[in-house]
Amino acid sequence: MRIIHFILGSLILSIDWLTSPKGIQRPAVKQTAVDEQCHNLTLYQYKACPFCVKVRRTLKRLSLPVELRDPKRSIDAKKELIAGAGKLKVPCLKIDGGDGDVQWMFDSKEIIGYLELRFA
Ligand SMILES: N[C@@H](CCC(=O)N[C@@H](CS)C(=O)NCC(=O)O)C(=O)O
Repeated sequence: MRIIHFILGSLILSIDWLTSPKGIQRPAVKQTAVDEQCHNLTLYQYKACPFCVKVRRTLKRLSLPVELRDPKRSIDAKKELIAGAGKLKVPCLKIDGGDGDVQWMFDSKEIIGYLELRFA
Protein backbone atom coordinates (compact mmCIF):
# COMPACT_ATOMS: atom_id res chain seq x y z
CA MET A 1 0.00 0.00 0.00
CA ARG A 2 2.83 2.39 0.92
CA ILE A 3 4.57 1.74 -2.39
CA ILE A 4 1.37 2.50 -4.33
CA HIS A 5 0.98 5.77 -2.40
CA PHE A 6 4.60 6.62 -3.11
CA ILE A 7 4.25 5.90 -6.86
CA LEU A 8 0.99 7.83 -7.16
CA GLY A 9 2.40 10.73 -5.15
CA SER A 10 5.52 10.89 -7.31
CA LEU A 11 3.40 10.77 -10.46
CA ILE A 12 1.15 13.61 -9.24
CA LEU A 13 4.16 15.76 -8.31
CA SER A 14 5.93 15.05 -11.62
CA ILE A 15 2.86 15.97 -13.70
CA ASP A 16 2.36 19.07 -11.58
CA TRP A 17 5.98 20.09 -12.10
CA LEU A 18 5.87 19.44 -15.86
CA THR A 19 2.64 21.36 -16.40
CA SER A 20 3.08 24.04 -13.75
CA PRO A 21 1.01 27.15 -14.69
CA LYS A 22 2.53 30.56 -15.20
CA GLY A 23 1.63 33.21 -12.68
CA ILE A 24 -0.38 36.20 -13.84
CA GLN A 25 1.50 39.49 -14.04
CA ARG A 26 0.08 42.47 -12.20
CA PRO A 27 1.36 46.03 -12.08
CA ALA A 28 3.79 46.28 -9.13
CA VAL A 29 1.44 48.39 -7.00
CA LYS A 30 -1.40 45.91 -7.44
CA GLN A 31 0.87 42.93 -6.70
CA THR A 32 2.09 44.62 -3.52
CA ALA A 33 -1.52 45.02 -2.38
CA VAL A 34 -2.25 41.37 -3.20
CA ASP A 35 0.90 40.26 -1.35
CA GLU A 36 -0.32 42.22 1.67
CA GLN A 37 -3.74 40.54 1.58
CA CYS A 38 -2.09 37.12 1.34
CA HIS A 39 -0.47 37.66 4.75
CA ASN A 40 -3.89 36.86 6.23
CA LEU A 41 -4.15 33.53 4.43
CA THR A 42 -2.57 30.17 5.29
CA LEU A 43 -3.04 26.96 3.34
CA TYR A 44 -2.83 23.70 5.30
CA GLN A 45 -1.90 21.05 2.78
CA TYR A 46 0.02 17.86 2.03
CA LYS A 47 2.69 17.79 -0.63
CA ALA A 48 1.30 14.97 -2.78
CA CYS A 49 -2.44 15.26 -2.07
CA PRO A 50 -4.13 15.79 -5.47
CA PHE A 51 -6.71 18.21 -4.01
CA CYS A 52 -3.88 20.24 -2.44
CA VAL A 53 -1.96 20.24 -5.72
CA LYS A 54 -5.03 21.73 -7.43
CA VAL A 55 -5.18 24.55 -4.86
CA ARG A 56 -1.42 25.18 -5.02
CA ARG A 57 -1.67 25.45 -8.81
CA THR A 58 -4.36 28.10 -8.36
CA LEU A 59 -2.08 30.00 -5.98
CA LYS A 60 0.67 29.87 -8.59
CA ARG A 61 -1.65 30.83 -11.48
CA LEU A 62 -2.99 33.81 -9.53
CA SER A 63 0.48 34.80 -8.20
CA LEU A 64 -0.59 34.53 -4.57
CA PRO A 65 2.25 34.19 -2.04
CA VAL A 66 0.19 32.29 0.55
CA GLU A 67 2.00 30.55 3.41
CA LEU A 68 1.85 26.76 3.17
CA ARG A 69 1.76 24.57 6.25
CA ASP A 70 2.00 20.78 6.16
CA PRO A 71 0.34 19.01 9.11
CA LYS A 72 2.14 15.78 8.19
CA ARG A 73 5.55 17.38 8.56
CA SER A 74 4.86 19.86 11.33
CA ILE A 75 3.28 18.89 14.63
CA ASP A 76 2.50 22.57 15.28
CA ALA A 77 0.63 22.85 11.97
CA LYS A 78 -1.31 19.69 12.84
CA LYS A 79 -2.27 21.06 16.27
CA GLU A 80 -3.32 24.43 14.80
CA LEU A 81 -5.50 22.79 12.17
CA ILE A 82 -7.26 20.47 14.61
CA ALA A 83 -7.69 23.18 17.24
CA GLY A 84 -8.88 25.83 14.78
CA ALA A 85 -10.80 23.90 12.15
CA GLY A 86 -11.92 20.98 14.28
CA LYS A 87 -10.54 18.21 12.08
CA LEU A 88 -7.43 16.99 10.33
CA LYS A 89 -8.38 17.39 6.69
CA VAL A 90 -6.58 19.12 3.84
CA PRO A 91 -6.64 21.31 1.88
CA CYS A 92 -7.88 23.86 4.39
CA LEU A 93 -7.54 27.61 3.92
CA LYS A 94 -7.31 29.73 7.04
CA ILE A 95 -8.68 33.21 6.40
CA ASP A 96 -7.80 35.66 9.14
CA GLY A 97 -10.18 38.57 8.83
CA GLY A 98 -8.63 40.41 11.80
CA ASP A 99 -10.21 41.19 15.19
CA GLY A 100 -10.38 37.46 15.97
CA ASP A 101 -12.55 36.73 12.93
CA VAL A 102 -10.98 33.53 11.57
CA GLN A 103 -12.57 31.30 8.94
CA TRP A 104 -11.40 27.78 8.12
CA MET A 105 -12.42 26.78 4.62
CA PHE A 106 -12.36 23.14 3.50
CA ASP A 107 -12.79 21.58 0.08
CA SER A 108 -10.53 22.32 -2.86
CA LYS A 109 -13.39 23.50 -5.09
CA GLU A 110 -14.65 25.94 -2.50
CA ILE A 111 -11.14 27.26 -1.81
CA ILE A 112 -10.37 27.70 -5.51
CA GLY A 113 -13.72 29.46 -6.04
CA TYR A 114 -12.96 31.81 -3.15
CA LEU A 115 -9.45 32.63 -4.44
CA GLU A 116 -10.69 33.25 -7.97
CA LEU A 117 -13.52 35.47 -6.81
CA ARG A 118 -11.19 37.50 -4.59
CA PHE A 119 -8.03 37.70 -6.71
CA ALA A 120 -8.62 36.75 -10.38
N1 LIG B 1 -13.36 16.80 -1.38
C1 LIG B 1 -12.18 17.21 -0.66
C2 LIG B 1 -11.29 16.00 -0.45
C3 LIG B 1 -10.13 16.28 0.49
C4 LIG B 1 -9.46 15.00 0.99
O1 LIG B 1 -9.97 13.90 0.80
N2 LIG B 1 -8.29 15.17 1.61
C5 LIG B 1 -7.58 14.07 2.19
C6 LIG B 1 -6.10 14.13 1.81
S1 LIG B 1 -5.86 13.83 0.08
C7 LIG B 1 -7.67 14.19 3.71
O2 LIG B 1 -7.40 15.20 4.27
N3 LIG B 1 -8.08 13.10 4.34
C8 LIG B 1 -8.15 13.03 5.77
C9 LIG B 1 -9.54 12.84 6.24
O3 LIG B 1 -10.45 12.81 5.40
O4 LIG B 1 -9.71 12.73 7.45
C10 LIG B 1 -11.49 18.32 -1.43
O5 LIG B 1 -11.74 18.47 -2.65
O6 LIG B 1 -10.72 19.09 -0.84
